[in-house]
Amino acid sequence: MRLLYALLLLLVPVLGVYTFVTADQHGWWFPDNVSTYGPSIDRLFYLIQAMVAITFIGTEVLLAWFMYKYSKRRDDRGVFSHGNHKLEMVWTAIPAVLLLVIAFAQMGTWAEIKFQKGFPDGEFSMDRPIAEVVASQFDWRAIYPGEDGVIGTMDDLENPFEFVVPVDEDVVFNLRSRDVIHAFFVPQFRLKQDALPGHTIPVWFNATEEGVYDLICAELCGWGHYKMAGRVRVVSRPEYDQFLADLDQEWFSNGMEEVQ
Ligand SMILES: [Cu+2]
Repeated sequence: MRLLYALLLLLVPVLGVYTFVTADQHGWWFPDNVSTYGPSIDRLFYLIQAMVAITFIGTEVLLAWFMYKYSKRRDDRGVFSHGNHKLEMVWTAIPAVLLLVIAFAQMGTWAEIKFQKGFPDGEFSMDRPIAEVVASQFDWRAIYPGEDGVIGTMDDLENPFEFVVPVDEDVVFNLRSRDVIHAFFVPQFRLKQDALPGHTIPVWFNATEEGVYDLICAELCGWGHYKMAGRVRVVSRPEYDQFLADLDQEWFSNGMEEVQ
C-alpha cells in the first residue's frame, strides 16, 4: 500500500514534466517571437525554467521516497530536532547562489532593453518617439506627433485601440497612464512594461514580422481589465506612411466627405 501511495505521488512530477515536454505540440507554449530581443528574453526564461524543473523533480522524488521509507512502522515516533547549523547553511547558500546566477545572467538583457543609454537613436529616439501610447480604464490609444514631430500640440493624431508601427525598425514610444497602473504587454514582442500615472516611460522594440498582435493590459486595473485589449499592427514602411496620411486626413477632415 505504501508503495502505491508513493507511486501515486510520483505521478505528479511525471505528469508535470510530460505536460511541459508536450506543451508546444498542444499550442500551450509561447507564441512566436517577432522581436529582436525576444531570443535573449527566452534564454533567460529557459534558464530559470531549468532551475525550477530540477528543484521540482528533486523535491518530488524525495517526497515520494520519504513516503515509502517512513510509512510502515506504526510505532515510530517523530524525531524532533532543533537547529542544524550545517543544514541551514546549505539551504540558504543554494538559493543564494541560484539568485546570483540569475542576477548576472540577466544583466546584459536588462541593459539592452531597459537602460536609457542603450536606447535606439535612429529616426525614432527618446527625444523623438514615434508616438505616445496612453492607457486608461479601459482602453489604449496611440497619439502620433503629426507634422511638427512634437507630441502634445494641436496637430497630434490619435488612433484608438491600435498602435501602428513600421516593421524592422527600432521603435521608441512613450508610455503613459491617465488613471491607474496598467501594463503594456505584447507576448510576441516579449515586451511588458507598466504604465504609471504621472510618469512618462520610454519603451522600445523592433518587430521583425508584419502582422497584427494583441496588446494586453497585464496589470489588474479595475472591473473592465479583462476587456482592455488593443492591437499593435506591424506594417511595411510605405503602409505606415499611408496609415499616417489617412489618419491625418480622418482627424482633420470636417466629415463632409462622408456626408456628400
Ligand atoms: Cu489596464
